[in-house]
Order: sequence, then structure tokens, then C-alpha cells
Amino acid sequence: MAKNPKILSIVLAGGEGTRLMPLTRDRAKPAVPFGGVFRLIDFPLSNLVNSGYSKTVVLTQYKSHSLDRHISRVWRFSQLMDEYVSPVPAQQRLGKHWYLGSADAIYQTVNIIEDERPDIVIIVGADHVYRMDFEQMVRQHIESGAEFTVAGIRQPISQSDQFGVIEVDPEHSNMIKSFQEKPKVTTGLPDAPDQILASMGNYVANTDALFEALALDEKADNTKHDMGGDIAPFFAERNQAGVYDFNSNEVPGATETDHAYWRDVGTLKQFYDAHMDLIAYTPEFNLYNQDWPIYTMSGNLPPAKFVHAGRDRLGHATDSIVSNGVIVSGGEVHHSVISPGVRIHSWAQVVDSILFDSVTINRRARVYKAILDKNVVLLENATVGIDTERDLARGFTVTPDGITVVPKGTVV
Ligand code: ADQ
Repeated sequence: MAKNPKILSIVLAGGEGTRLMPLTRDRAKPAVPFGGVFRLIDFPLSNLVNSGYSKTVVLTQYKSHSLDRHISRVWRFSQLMDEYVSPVPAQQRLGKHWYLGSADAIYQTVNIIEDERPDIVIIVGADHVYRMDFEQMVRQHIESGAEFTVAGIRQPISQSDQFGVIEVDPEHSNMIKSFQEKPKVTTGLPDAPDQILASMGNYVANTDALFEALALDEKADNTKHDMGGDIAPFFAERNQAGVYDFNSNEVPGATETDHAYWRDVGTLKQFYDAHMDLIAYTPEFNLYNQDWPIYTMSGNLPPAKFVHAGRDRLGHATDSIVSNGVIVSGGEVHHSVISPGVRIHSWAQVVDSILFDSVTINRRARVYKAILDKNVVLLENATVGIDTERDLARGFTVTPDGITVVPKGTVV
């Protein structure tokens, strides 16, 4: 391995995100808004840039229009410096099919990777909220001599069937003895029987070894062409898979509470809960850490404005995140995340909720424990989340935990 290996990052951004419906009805999961001004993909891309890696291809597939637009608007780097984030749509280069799985997605873009001739590739998913310095993982990968390294984090054993589960080699704690994708596990870790070591879906690989594994996988029967299901187990079987402990990752400016914060936001409940983490009194995930910024661009908007429209109409927000371009005029916002361009009018109430771009809440309307997608309008006196039976009857999604989700553009 060269002293300064050439590194290319690949972001897997083709997942459909069916469990986030209706938020993924018109957009790919990595393009789903998060935290008022961000999109999910801003988290992995910011982590890569902050780690010093500025050549990235983003593999897109389903409903990628708003994702492509976001990437080309926000993530355009200096061509002069040869730094880029480049969206690569499914090519159907190798046959008349879309990507079969995440491994196939990479295999079909081998020509693009070869153009860059990297020594090492970093492969990351696009649907998690976290801060991570990938440079520390790359360093361990090189030092261990493994061909392939998986980032691991402890998770409750009850969730083993949602993750790749790593069994560490007792002789070499940096190496993986076995890797199983989404098994139902009954035995936990030796020092924590109620936990497993889960794959975060982030990998570092030597390019040659990865190409070899992908080529074998492409020809194999009995494969889902999946990075977690097929490629990680392949390297584990030949004793070439290392494991990187995310808990050891140090990011500048991290607090004790948000050190090693990582959330899968694949379900509406997880998505909602991760938002509530942002607005906690001591935030579990601190968006204000400017030593490791999360980058985005949210339009040319003026600052948020709060208007007292009369004695009983004190426009205000408490325990909330309020974005630029918002006007709260005589209404009340509590414990909520408000995206750019939202309007909240007199006597209206928004509590425990997430409002996407340009939502309008008219006079006396009330919102409780809800996610309102872009351009939703609540007419005067309308309610959402107050009567979940009624919300269901109106065709809205209501999660088992009672979070109501109203699709883009609905007038209520
Ligand atoms: P999942 O998230 O269930 O588990 P998958 O659906 O393959 O795995 O998604 C992984 C990433 O690849 C996501 O970012 C997704 O958007 C993207 N992706 C999926 N199919 C794609 C395709 N055809 N083209 C491009 N991108 C695609 C994975 C691992 C587990 C690990 C969890 C952690 O497989 O081992 O534990 O992530 O959440």
C-alpha cells in the first residue's frame, strides 16, 4: 500500500425507503429533509468532507430527481482542485436491469471507479444521522492489513434482525470471525448479553480485493448482490475482514452525550425520535458543533421572525428549532422542528411536531405529534394528530406509536 493511498468514496444512495412512506413517495430516502434545513445525505457527505475526502460518487437509483438537484446545488466543489461529489444514476450498463442490490450498484460503476484508480474505497450508506471521522477508520484499516473493514456499533440484541451482526475473533479483536446479515440472535456479547455488535453499513476496502469479490459475486448463484448480505460475509470467511469500533472515533467538538451518536432513521418512529434528540435540553446530537459542521444550503431566506399580533396572540417558539424564512405571527410552537418558509398564524398551535418546507398553519389550527411534508396547508381551525382515528380515516399515515404523517401538498 502506498504511503499516501488514493481514496475514493462511494455513497450508496439508491435505497427506496419504503418504511418512510409517505415521505419517500416523491423522493429517494437520502433526499428526505432532516433537522429543518438538511437532507439525510448531507450527513455522510459532510462526514467525508470533514475527514478530508473530497472525491465522492453518489450512486442513485429510485426517484433521484430531488436528490440529484440537491447534490448539484449544494455539493459542487472546485473542478480546479479536482474535488467533486458526483451523482451517478443507475446505468443498466451490464444488462437490462436496475441495480439488483448495493454490491451490484458498485459493480456496475466499476468503470467510474477505475478512472480514478483509487487504492482504497470508502463505502457508506446515506440514511444515518451521525458524525464520524473516516480518516481514523481508514488508518486502522491500513494498519490491520485487512482487505475489508466494517464499522461496528453496539445495539440491543432485540434488533439483531435489522443489522449485519459481527462476531469478533477472540484472538484478534480487530478482526471479524463471522458476519451474518440480519439474523435473529439469542446470544449477546460476552461483556453485555443484551447487546450485539452491529454493522453500521460503512466499509473501507482495498480496491483490488473489492473488485475481485464483486466480480465473483456477480457470477455467483444464490446471492442478493448485497454489501451486507454477501460481500462482508465473503471477506469474513477468508479472514480478511477487520472491524472498526465506532465508539473509539473521536470527532472534534463532540460532547459526552453526542460522542458516538448514530441513528438509523429508516422508520418513521426512528426519524421522529432523532428529531426530538435535536431539540432536547441537552441535545443528544448537537447540530451546533462548528468544529465538525454538517453542510447544506437552504436557500436565500431572511431570518425567522416572531410577531406579537395582539395581547392574546404572542407569536413564540419554545424548545424548538426554527429555520430561516419562518414567520410565527400570533401562533405558538413548542418542542418542534420547523423548516424554512413555514407560516404559523394567530392562535395556531404546533406541539411535538416536524414541519417541512413552506408548510402553512392558518388561524386556530392545531398540530400535535405529527410530521407535515412540504407545502402542507392547514386551513383555519383544522387539526392534525389530535384525533388519530380521524387522521387514519382521512388517509394519513399513523404509526403504531401515534405519529401522524401528512403527505406533501395536502390541504387539510
Ligand atoms: P440496510 O440498510 O437494510 O442494511 P440496504 O437496504 O442495502 O441495507 O441499504 C444500504 C445502503 O445502500 C442504503 O444507504 C441504501 O440507500 C443503499 N442502497 C440499497 N440498495 C441500493 C442500490 N440498489 N443502489 C444504490 N444504493 C443502494 C445495511 C447493511 C447492514 C447494516 C445496516 C445498518 O446491509 O449490514 O447493519 O445497513 O443500518
